[in-house]
This record gives sequence, structure tokens and C-alpha cells, in this order.
Amino acid sequence: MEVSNLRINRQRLLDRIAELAQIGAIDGGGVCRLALTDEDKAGRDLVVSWMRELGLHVSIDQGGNVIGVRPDGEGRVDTPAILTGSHIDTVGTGGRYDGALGVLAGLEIMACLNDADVETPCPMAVGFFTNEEGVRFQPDMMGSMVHQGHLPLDGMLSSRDRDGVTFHAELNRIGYAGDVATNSVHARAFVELHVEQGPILEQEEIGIGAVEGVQGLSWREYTFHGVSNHAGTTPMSLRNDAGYAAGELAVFARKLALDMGGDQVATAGTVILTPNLVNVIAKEAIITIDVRNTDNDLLIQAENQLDAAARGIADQEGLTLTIKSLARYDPTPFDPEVVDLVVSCAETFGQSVRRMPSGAGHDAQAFAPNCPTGMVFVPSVGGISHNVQEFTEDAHIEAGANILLHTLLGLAEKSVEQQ
Ligand code: HGY
Ligand code: MN
Ligand code: MN
Repeated sequence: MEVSNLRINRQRLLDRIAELAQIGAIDGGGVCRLALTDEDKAGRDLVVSWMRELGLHVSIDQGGNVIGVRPDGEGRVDTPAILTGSHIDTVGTGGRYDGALGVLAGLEIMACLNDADVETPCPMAVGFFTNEEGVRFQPDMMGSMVHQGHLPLDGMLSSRDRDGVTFHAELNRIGYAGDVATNSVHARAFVELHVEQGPILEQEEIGIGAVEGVQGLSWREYTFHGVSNHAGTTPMSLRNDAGYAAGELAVFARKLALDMGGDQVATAGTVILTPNLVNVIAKEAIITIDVRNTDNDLLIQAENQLDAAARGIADQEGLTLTIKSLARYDPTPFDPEVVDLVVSCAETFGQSVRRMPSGAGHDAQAFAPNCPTGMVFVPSVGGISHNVQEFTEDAHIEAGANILLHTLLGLAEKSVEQQ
């Protein structure tokens, strides 16, 4: 078959999305597969079984990253590959498309190439990377950042969740502490298909996003230490109320983002009070603030203002304060030629397309400094994500997967011509 006429099998892809979504299914149609939990393991096992059914050469590395490589026309699997993929771990209130779509569309592309007996000039591969979400172990994009050499493997393995359990222990427990080095599969190029997770494509009635880059991200954890006391008998002037401090900082973060305007965003996603009792002044408050901006200088400004505000609140309330960075990534641009290729593939398919930034972090940003990298977005209904109501129309899924297919094939041709 003429490669340009290749199309993915829509129903097979939709069926796999539905089947994977059964693993860790929660009320409302969403999923909870926190990194390295039994649900993550079960999801991994299912996707690995599909990789093996397709005859892919499956490698599991020391960070639990899993990549299935389809041999090229010469039967080679160990030369640099055109790589796609994403993640199958989710946040606790996740949707069925965040991450899974990128992995399963990549798998569908391998199946489609097999069905048509297509011989590619270099290996094609699909992977899923450990702990993209960063909810249980921080930072996020951990597995892909280690795979691409931006984070140390030992730092990832020694990270601990809130219960003190180490990443390494959990990776061993679920049987995904692989034996190959984390940089074993080299990418000639990397392209990821992902739901937009925001409102832009839907609002503008556009079917495809050609992603130009990912905005900068900073997760900061502030721990206020005060004094537990009786909520009724302690005069206001004698309180050292850590719970109050966390609240003040959350309000400051919102005001800071509104005052800065532009692309600045901020939210307090977690607040943990101790002893967390209705009639006890909290002696400890741990609050995390997620701030992002497309401009790194402005993001640094936001971080500095947050820290200064936290110190001022602690001083005023007679608290001690510790500040910790949980994750920090600079804004990451994608390769303009890959972005152009996504645009032209979308146009070839008669899809409306626009160039845009990504508000969310993605595994692709780990690859961008090392090889030609890009992303394909499809619309999120209502702009909803990290929420069980996350939804993307079947037609958009099919279009996104076909555009990913032809972007990857285009990159394969190009990368071999340039050799
Ligand atoms: O937080 C993020 O942007 C990604 O979902 N890990
Ligand atoms: Mn994601
Ligand atoms: Mn996510």
C-alpha cells in the first residue's frame, strides 16, 4: 500500500483506550493509576502484552521506562528510532486520555504498519515513561527526564512518597526495575500525541494543535511550623497558627497570578494540616504551590515573590518556615521543523490546525533538548483534565492518531535522508 494512504484502525484504538481505562477505573468514568501502584502495574502489564503481540522488541530500563521497538526494513531494532509515546500513570482523579492516548495511539501506529507490511528506513518505537504525573513522587516527568539524562537515576530511585516509601522499593515490588540502562533506546526524533487539557482548541473550533513548546513549571512546598493550642481558649494575640499561614499564602498566590497577568498561573494544590482537627490550632501546615509561565524570567519573579510572601507571613505569625522545590522546568521550545510537519500533515488531512503552547508538562519536553521533538494536541471537551470528566471526541482521536502516524513517517524519511 502507498504509505500516504495509510490510516489507523479507529475502532481498535478506541477499544484499547476503553480497555486500559478499566484498570484503576473510578466513579464518573475516570481513572486512578498513581505511579508504581498495583493499578499502574496492571496497566503496564496490559500495554506490554499488546507490545509483545505486535512483535515489538520490548525493553524495560532501570527507571521502569518501557519502550517497544518495531524493527526497520533491515530487521534492526538497536539503531536510533523514531519514537512516540507518553505515560500511563495518572493523577488520583484522572481522565482516560491523559497520557494513555499518546501511548495507545503509538501502539496503534505500530499495528497499522504491521497490517500494511510497511518497511521503515529506521526502527519505529512507542514507549511509556515512569511517573509523568509526579503526584506520588516528585518531580513530574521523572522517567523521561532520567531517560534523556536531565535527572539522575539514583535521585529518582531514592525519592520517597508521603508515606516514606521509596520509588526503588515500589519499582521492584511491581516488577518493573528493568535491567537495561535508561538511555538504551536512542530517539532520532520524538513526537507525542496528547489531549490539550485546556479550552483553546474547543473554543476556536480547531481540530489539531501543533504544539510549539511547553511553559515553565515550578512546584514549591512551604512548611509552616507553629504551636498547637486550644481553638477556643487561646487569645488571638497568642496564636502561632500554621493553618492561617497556609491560607494566606494560597490567597497570595492567586493574587500574584492575577496581578502579573499574561501567561502567569498559580494554584495551591495540596494543604496538609497537623493535627487537622476542628478545635485545634494547627501546629504544622504543608502547602504546595504550582506556578507556571511561558517566560522564565517572569516565573523566577513569581517564585521569588512567593518565597518573600511566605517569609513575611511566617514572621508576622511567629512561625518557622522551610521551603523546598519539588519540581522546576524551564520553558521548553519544540523543533520548528517538527511543528511545521505537524501543521502540514494536519492540512493534508483537511484538519483545522493552530500553533500553540502547552500549559501542561509532558514527556516530550525531556526529549526536546536532545532530538527533533514536537507534539500533536487534540481538543479536550470543556477544556477539562485531571478530572474524571475529561473527554475527547472519537473523531478527534482518529484525526490526531493519523496525523501522528504521518508525522512520524515523515520524520523517518527525513532523518534517513539526512544521514
Ligand atoms: O503537571 C503537569 O503539567 C503534568 O500533568 N505532569
Ligand atoms: Mn499527560
Ligand atoms: Mn497529567
